[in-house]
Amino acid sequence: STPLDILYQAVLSGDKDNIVSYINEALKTGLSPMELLDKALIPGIEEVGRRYGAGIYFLPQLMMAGETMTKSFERLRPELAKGPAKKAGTVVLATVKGDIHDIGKNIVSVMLANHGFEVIDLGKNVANEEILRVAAEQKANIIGLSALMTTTMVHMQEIIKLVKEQGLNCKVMVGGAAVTEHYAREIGADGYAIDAVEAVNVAKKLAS
Ligand code: B1M
Repeated sequence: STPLDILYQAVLSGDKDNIVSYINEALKTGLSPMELLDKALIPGIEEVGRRYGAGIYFLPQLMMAGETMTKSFERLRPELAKGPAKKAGTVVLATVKGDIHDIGKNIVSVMLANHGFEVIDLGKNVANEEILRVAAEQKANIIGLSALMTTTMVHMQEIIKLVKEQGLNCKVMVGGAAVTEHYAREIGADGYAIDAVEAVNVAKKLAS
């Protein structure tokens, strides 16, 4: 099997002990870090989600796969981070309150930083007030919000409302598996992106 197949399978089986050496092998063949993410690791974790949703996988498998993804990303992060050329703007980024899914948010974070944005990454499970406070303090151009669950994405709407109420001069961009373009429009977000590459394009538009 190909290096990409091996990585895909390793995510499915939650092989967190071997994933880093598989990644090292894959990188040696000349595959780029982004290719590993887009063609093996992300499809793998999406399949895990599908199996979990279908009752084929249970919580322990979901957790093992999540840890395997996090380890992969930690290994790839320095390869992805190349150092910004110029300041494209400041983004305050967070996974919303009640939501601890941060794999996708971390990918978005490194991609934005890679394209010249100063990213203030507040992490996961971040309270609305904290996001607003930091955005105001840092005079952020953009608040970037990630949500993976239908139960947590509601905080995005609350934050957009608070931005307006407080008169913050700041655009709000949203994403994460639970969020659709339609939902983003409905809650009055300034931007939506389906993946990390698109997130960079949208952020550039919003900051200009
Ligand atoms: Co959970 N989980 N999980 N989980 N998990 C989902 C989200 C779920 C869809 C699985 C399912 O049922 N099929 C489901 C939510 C159902 C729903 O609400 N619709 C779910 C559930 C139910 C849960 C728990 C409640 C399970 C439980 O405990 N019973 C629990 C919740 C904990 C909590 O948050 N309070 C839970 C826990 C976990 C783990 C901790 C085990 C682990 C997360 C580990 C971690 O993140 N450190 C985990 C995982 C891994 C998943 C799935 C399988 C994969 C998520 C992921 O990392 N995807 C997920 C299934 C799925 O999403 N289909 C699932 C890969 C990642 C690269 O994609 O994050 O979408 P994503 O990011 C993309 C884009 O969306 C976009 O760019 C990224 C790169 O392309 N993007 C943005 C993301 N943020 C953006 C922001 C932007 C722009 C673009 O602008 C600012």
